[in-house]
Amino acid sequence: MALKLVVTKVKAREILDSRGNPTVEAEVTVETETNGKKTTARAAVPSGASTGQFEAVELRDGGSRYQGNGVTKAVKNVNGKIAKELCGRNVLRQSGIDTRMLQLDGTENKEKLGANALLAVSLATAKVAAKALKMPLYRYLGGVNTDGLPVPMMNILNGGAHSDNNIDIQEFMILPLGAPGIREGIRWCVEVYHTLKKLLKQHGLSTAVGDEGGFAPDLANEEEAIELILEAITKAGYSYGRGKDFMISLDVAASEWKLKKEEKEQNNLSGYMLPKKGIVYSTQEMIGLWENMIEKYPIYSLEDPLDEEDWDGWKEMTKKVGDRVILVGDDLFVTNEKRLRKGIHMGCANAILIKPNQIGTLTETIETIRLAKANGYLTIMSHRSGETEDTTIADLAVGLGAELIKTGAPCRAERTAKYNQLMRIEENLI
Ligand code: 2PG
Ligand code: MG
Repeated sequence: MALKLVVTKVKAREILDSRGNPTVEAEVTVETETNGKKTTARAAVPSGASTGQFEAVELRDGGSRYQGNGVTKAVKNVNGKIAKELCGRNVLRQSGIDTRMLQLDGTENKEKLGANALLAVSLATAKVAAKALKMPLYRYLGGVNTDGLPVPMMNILNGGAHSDNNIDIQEFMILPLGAPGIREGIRWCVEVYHTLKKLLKQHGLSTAVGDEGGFAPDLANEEEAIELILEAITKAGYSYGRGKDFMISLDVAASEWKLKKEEKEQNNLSGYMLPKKGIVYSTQEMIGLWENMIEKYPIYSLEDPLDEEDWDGWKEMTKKVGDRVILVGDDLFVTNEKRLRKGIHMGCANAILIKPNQIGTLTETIETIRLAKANGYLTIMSHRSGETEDTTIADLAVGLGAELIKTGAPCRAERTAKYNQLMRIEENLI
């Protein structure tokens, strides 16, 4: 007889994320059919600031409570419709549970029940199954294929929508590609992070941090940010470049740079404008800008170097530089199988950022990762700029075999919680 872990209770509540905004947390309780033993696990949903236009809908209440950001409607959907539907079902059938929730929602973008409602339950379902089976979540998800850990991409300098400084590129990350394991890699990054702090102080620059824990000083330009990071790597005693200790990655988040329709019409322009500096670029000029950057600096990857709708620009850029640099689609793909399929077909990007809350269920996240891997795209598991103490993405990265993970600076507990979990997992895998 097949084992059954039957749902007896599904309960959600409104909690706070790291920016002080409400978010959804859900608990799923199961009963082991053979002995009646009860097990409960919970999961919380993160939230973005530079959200892609094509992400699944995060249901917010509107009105004046929490300035419109309350999630009581999403919570109600979990405690009502979803709970009613899932009670009695077997959590070992993750895809069955996710499919049922998708049917219940019935919309393409999950606007009826909210992707935040769906994801909280979907992740809690996997977590409670693993817990009842007395397995770590990464092992439950990855089975015998679980063997590697992702390389961390630590975001140590913040700009864009994640900070109030004058820097337009959103994230400046360091990758300890030469490190022998994740514990060592994290240590290397932390040493560079602290060295960068000292350097900023020496230059009389701010060491206040942005939403993801990276420093957020005002600087002359983006190149100064890169130069400071490279100096910090050297001063901390490490090398950089291909085949060396470190390389760097940028998340441009260029969908935030897209000119608004009115701006385009008024100024007869097409393309992009750096929101903080006000400089205007065409797609061709943007591609040229990135080509120069790749030439000049040890850049491993560029995330969203172009807008989420600039498919032709992405195609051209991938053709031009895709053999030299990893091009990551975040807002471009929004963890959505359909959009990834289009990108594969057109030859856009060669890597995908994976954010479960962009799509709404674990099953869809797994399907997108499968498609990416089958087509040679690298997969990067990612946090959101608004996070919680939930560390599920660390387990997802290992269990689903993501080559890389993006989870902020080694600062702010919602970020370090994920790094700490990765170090625990490494201990168990050795
Ligand atoms: C990104 C993310 C996470 P946000 O753009 O990659 O770093 O930011 O969650 O604000 O979309
Ligand atoms: Mg991004």
